Amino acid sequence: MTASGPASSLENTASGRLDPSQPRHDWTLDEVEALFELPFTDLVFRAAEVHRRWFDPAELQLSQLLSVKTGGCPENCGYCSQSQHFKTATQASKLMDADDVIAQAAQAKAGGAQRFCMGAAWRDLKDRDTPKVAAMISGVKALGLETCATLGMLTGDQAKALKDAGLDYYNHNLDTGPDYYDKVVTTRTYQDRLDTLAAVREAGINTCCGGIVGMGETRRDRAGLLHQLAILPEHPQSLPINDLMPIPGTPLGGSEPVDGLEFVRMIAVARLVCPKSMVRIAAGREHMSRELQSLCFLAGANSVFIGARLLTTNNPDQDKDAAFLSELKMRPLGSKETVEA
Ligand code: SAM
Ligand code: DTB
Ligand code: SF4
Repeated sequence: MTASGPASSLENTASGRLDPSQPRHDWTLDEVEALFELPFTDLVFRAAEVHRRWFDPAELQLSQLLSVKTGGCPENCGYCSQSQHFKTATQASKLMDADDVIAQAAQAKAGGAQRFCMGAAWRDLKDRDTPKVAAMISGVKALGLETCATLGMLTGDQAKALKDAGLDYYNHNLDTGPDYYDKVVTTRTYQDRLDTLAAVREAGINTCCGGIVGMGETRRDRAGLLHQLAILPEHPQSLPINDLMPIPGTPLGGSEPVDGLEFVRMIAVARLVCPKSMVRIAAGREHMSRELQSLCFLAGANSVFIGARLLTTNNPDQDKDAAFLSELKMRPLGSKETVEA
């Protein structure tokens, strides 16, 4: 490539500053979009370099999900099987008992999970449900697992109560860029999401915040999501990138799948703009090849969901998945041993 080629012209812009000693919070949307436009090999190489600066690239953080309250949700998120606005195959059920949740968490731990994430199909947490949720969190924490919950919007007081119960992470996704948001959901605003994230941060809980690709958004919308995450006062400690699981009956059930290489670009740009975050290949691994997932790991992904189920959809078969991660010689975060096949 000549000195005036695309990569070197990027070098002359602020987005050339990819490897600062501290993560940046002053990204512009144009800079983030320019990263997507890099030659693929250059983008992946830069992301891999930054990944190695902050992490051991053979380590993977292993999370497992449980839907503790399924379906009947009043929100109208166009991707979701659990919204009461759409007729889907998902059966609604009541909030699980804390003991049953804790028993499932123990099984997840025995299967290798390090973090256990409890998901509820709520618009917001109701104070009447908080004691039961707090009991789940403290019981899961007592097993020696990291705890995560995703329960919809929270007030500051509720966030503090969850922190007191032992909550390590709260998942609350921005889902897409701000300009595309109202094409996906209209029952809440982008600002509502940012407000809950602020309450979570202020309570001293780690944030888990990312989004979905494959909802008909443009590359600029994808850059818009990552830009929003990059300019938060603290980058999310966990950054999940979901590949849409198309749900029959939802407005987005017939969406065109996003090209695998574009998914890798999304992972790589996430790694570059939030260098210290755990970047997760969240939903969608079930329909990704081993090769595509391996490219994602090379591009900076260092977290996955394990276990046969996500919330209402499938994840890769756990035995085959463990054999795959073992073949790559990936190690659970903080462990010296390869993932057990
Ligand atoms: N009700 C809470 C909320 O919306 O924050 C928590 C549960 S919600 C199911 C958690 C996240 O899962 C959503 O924000 C969305 O990013 C992701 N998600 C839901 N359905 C999905 C789908 N069909 N494909 C990919 N990701 C999905
Ligand atoms: C996240 O970003 N992805 C997870 C978790 N956070 C809660 C949820 C994925 C859900 C996929 C669709 C389903 O299983 O219903
Ligand atoms: Fe409800 Fe969450 Fe599904 Fe939206 S994503 S419909 S808030 S469960």
